[in-house]
Amino acid sequence: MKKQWWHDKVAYQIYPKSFYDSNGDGIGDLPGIISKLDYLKDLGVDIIWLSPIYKSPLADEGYDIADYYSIDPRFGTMEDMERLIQETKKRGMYILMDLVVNHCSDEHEWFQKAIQDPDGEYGNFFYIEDRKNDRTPCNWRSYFGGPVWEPLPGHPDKQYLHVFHKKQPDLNWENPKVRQEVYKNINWWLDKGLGGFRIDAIINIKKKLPFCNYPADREDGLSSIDHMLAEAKGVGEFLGEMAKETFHPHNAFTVGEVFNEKKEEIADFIGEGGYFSTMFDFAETVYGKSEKGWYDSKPYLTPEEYKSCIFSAQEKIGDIGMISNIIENHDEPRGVSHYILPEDLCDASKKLLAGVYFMLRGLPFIYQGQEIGMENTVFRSIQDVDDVSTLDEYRVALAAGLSEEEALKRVSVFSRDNARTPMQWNGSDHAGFTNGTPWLKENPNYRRINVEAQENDEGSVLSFYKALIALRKSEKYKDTAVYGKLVPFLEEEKNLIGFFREGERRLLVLANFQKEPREIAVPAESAEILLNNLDHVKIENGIIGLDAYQFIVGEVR
Ligand code: TEU
Ligand code: CA
Repeated sequence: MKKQWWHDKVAYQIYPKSFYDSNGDGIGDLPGIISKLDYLKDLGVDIIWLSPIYKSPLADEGYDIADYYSIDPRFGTMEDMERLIQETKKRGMYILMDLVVNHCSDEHEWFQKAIQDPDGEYGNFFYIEDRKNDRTPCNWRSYFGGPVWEPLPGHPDKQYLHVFHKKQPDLNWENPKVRQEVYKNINWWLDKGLGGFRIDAIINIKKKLPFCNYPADREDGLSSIDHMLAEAKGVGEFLGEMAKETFHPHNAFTVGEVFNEKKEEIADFIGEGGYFSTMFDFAETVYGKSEKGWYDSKPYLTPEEYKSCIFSAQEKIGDIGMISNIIENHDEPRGVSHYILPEDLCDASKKLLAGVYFMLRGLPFIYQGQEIGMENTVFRSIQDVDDVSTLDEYRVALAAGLSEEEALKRVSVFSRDNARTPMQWNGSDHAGFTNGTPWLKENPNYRRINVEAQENDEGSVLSFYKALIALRKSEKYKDTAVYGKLVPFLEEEKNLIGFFREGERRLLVLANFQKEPREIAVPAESAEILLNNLDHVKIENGIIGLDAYQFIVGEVR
């Protein structure tokens, strides 16, 4: 694989609204991020992905953009943004913005002009269809529930498409004027010094046309978008054009949020000269999800299920390109609350999970708070919930006959709000996130789990993340950690996640993903322990003893 500047880097996702509030209005902001750059540098972060901070009504927390050329005043000013870019450059770090171009906000001027004249130039920036007797062109279900068609304001005889929230009208990518406007904005931001973009929901930009129905998969008579996406052809034309017009000339780093990629497309997506530099592995993220909704989905993965997901993703990508690995993001529950059974949640198991995903082949992304082992929060009632997706899933659960209590319990384990509670900096009020009232209640465990309580504790989760990053970046092992072939080891051993990383050197990763101890015959003449999530390890006569949730990385010869 051709080496790229970003291959040996570590990335970190900031959800600006919840990261650090510098002016006491309860909303995280750009000056707050700037004040924490040294914390991120000390952690070992190179690339920072900011969730959207453009002008927005925040119907979908900023993923509904009303002006692609401006910063929303809640987060700061364009000067703050330019200062952030400079300050990260000074520290040898890179900033990625979130490119959200499958849709814009209904408050964007393009949509406002389309409302004024649906048959004019801007009408064709969207999918606007005639509407008679409330009939819709297709029965697709929005990701946030309900039909994807909404009457066009002021025009009851017309309707527009929104695969997400009704305040997020889909942009019509079949229209070359839309594509040129998008490319112009990308280049404008790259010329400002961005390192690149995370590319939002991008697989949705190519619809299978003409609009048609798919078999209803729920009582509501609607059909998941996935059925249409499985048949949509030609997204590559748009992505290839975008890359050629913007990313490639700037040598920009791009990470695609791609859920429904077809296996034969992977090389086009992230192979050499591909549309994107990399894309996220979502195999374990989507595992166990039911078409019926969150209420019917698996709240936790077993170690065996997690293992099969990560190994299958590694095998699928192979040497085609460099995948990006996560355990959580702003759309998902906290990883330690999803991949570790509640009764086994402890520092050792949190570090084990960190070690496993970090030592996989690929670029590791850390989501804010993950490095201190932040966990899912507590919802006392549905009134505690902000997330539009969770509110929809709650309604789906009630419609399926669950009680309010059971519905809340079933959907809250998946709620995106779990990842959006304020970053926990210390044990003072509101976790040191704000000296005002936070826009979303902090997790009640912040006095126990926070940066200040961990930063000087060598045995903390935070210190373990620093040790993982240091190992990945060390002169001696980085080539193996970044490019080494991943070879599963004792894959059939239940609750053991073991694999070699074979490059300049040979590393063995062993994770005893269970309470019960176990013994493993060391498959080599010698083993030097490089990383251990516990303060002890037994190695005698070629046998290694692993305690409950023990994780080790060893150099084997
Ligand atoms: O997510 C795309 C997406 O498919 C997921 O949002 C998923 O469908 C959703 O989270 C269900 O809960 C991206 C962003 O990451 C997400 O935050 C936005 O809501 C969405 O696009 C629309 O921009
Ligand atoms: Ca603020």
